[in-house]
Amino acid sequence: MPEARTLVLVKPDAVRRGLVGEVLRRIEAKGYTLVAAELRTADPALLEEHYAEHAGKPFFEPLVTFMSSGPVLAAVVAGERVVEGFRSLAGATDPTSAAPGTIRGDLGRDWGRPVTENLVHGSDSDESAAREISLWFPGL
Ligand code: RTP
Ligand code: MG
Repeated sequence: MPEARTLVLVKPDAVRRGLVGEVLRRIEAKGYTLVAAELRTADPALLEEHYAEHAGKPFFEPLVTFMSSGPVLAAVVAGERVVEGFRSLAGATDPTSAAPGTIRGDLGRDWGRPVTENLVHGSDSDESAAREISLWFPGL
């Protein structure tokens, strides 16, 4: 079986705070491999596709606005069980209650803004990873 892959996004809040290196350091320290990485400001259309499962929810539009508010670092990361492993590194969605030791738990907090700014995204299944990688890195 080919090695597992996941799509990681270092979100605009983390890029603005200068945390790209810290996030990549944790991924590499865990033993995962960086396959591709690109800093770019995503079009709302790409983000609407990326977050299609959340279309219609109250946080959908603010989420797309936040995610297109500045550059993200989009990366493909590889390794055995990396989908589960990166979700574990990232921690729970709400950074206030995410466990210390995780990216969100150590580096994130609530800023009182409408969308949960939580520093990183990681695909939630192998199927989502394949779909998201083909969206962000066509041909990879
Ligand atoms: P992600 O997809 O970004 O890795 O995060 P996740 O699986 O932990 O969270 P998910 O439920 O997929 O939600 C996607 C992103 O939407 C924002 N969100 N805001 N205000 C809210 O109630 C709310 N809920 C979700 C967060 O940025 C979350 O990561
Ligand atoms: Mg999700």
